[in-house]
Amino acid sequence: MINTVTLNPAIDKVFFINEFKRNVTNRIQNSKDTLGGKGTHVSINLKLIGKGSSAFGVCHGKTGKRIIEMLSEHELEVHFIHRPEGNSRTNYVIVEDSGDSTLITEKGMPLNEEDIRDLLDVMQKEINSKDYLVLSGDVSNADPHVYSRIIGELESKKLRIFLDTSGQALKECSGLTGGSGLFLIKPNLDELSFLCGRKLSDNTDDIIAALQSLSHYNVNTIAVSLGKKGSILYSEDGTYFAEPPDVKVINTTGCGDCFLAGLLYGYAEGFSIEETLRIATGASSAKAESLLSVGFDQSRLKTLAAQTKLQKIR
Ligand code: TA6
Repeated sequence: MINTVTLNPAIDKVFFINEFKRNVTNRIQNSKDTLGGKGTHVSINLKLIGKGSSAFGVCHGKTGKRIIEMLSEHELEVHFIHRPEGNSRTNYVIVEDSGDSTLITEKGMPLNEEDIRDLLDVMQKEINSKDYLVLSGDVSNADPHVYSRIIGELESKKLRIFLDTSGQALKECSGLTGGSGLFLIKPNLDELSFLCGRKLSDNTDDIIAALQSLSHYNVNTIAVSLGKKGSILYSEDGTYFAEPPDVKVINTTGCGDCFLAGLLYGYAEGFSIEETLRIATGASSAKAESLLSVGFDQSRLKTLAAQTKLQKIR
């Protein structure tokens, strides 16, 4: 079973604007509310690719109730803890005709010790050993060590952990020495630069040298997302470059969550790395073609996966 965790879930308010300009009035053409927060997105996209999952998290107030309702529409096992006080955050996605999209996020409700303890108790009960666990998204509303704490408390379950976060949390979890380490991290170029301690360019040789310098970390696979240029997957079994097909980009917000969902699908199904990367890249390309920050046209997945160009670098 695949389990996702979203500690700072949201409703995404997606605004469609011809062209966003600073210091003037921007008239919205259209707007739509959708579910936000990275773990929830992984669960929904995974379902569209073809696999169910359990979604864990903590949410608050009326917005939190709405988050649970929206999640429940997708045939997922929803194990969110709901607190009546406050409100979960609203994030704002500005989508322009050019396909550029800008994300503005709220801080979200702070999580206290009781919230984390209750969440961990549910996770201990519901998650089986050898399951997949996806820790994804912002944790600035919680103890900065919360991800490494979750990993530590569930260590005896020998989970395959996929981590998609940034900053100190990414560094700390990648450096954990107990257990079998992380199965996969998915940094973008800025996050990889932070891990390596130097500013990286998107030159493939530079990125590979940077990845080789991270061998002291306890991480099995590193999938570096390079936006529309594609991705590099680095593991003991080889290093691959995946170049996405040309698509008409409508909204790039959420492509990373879709890519991660595709990777999870491929690994959970026991596919080859090549096939896994094709599905992940096809799904994120299909997402870029769609209006909202989560979900995509399922009928595009096969075509775009087949059109993905793969190169084994080493
Ligand atoms: O990746 C897109 C997205 O999931 C948006 O829906 C938005 O709510 C945001 O990411 C949340 O990211 P964060 O890093 O703040 O948890």
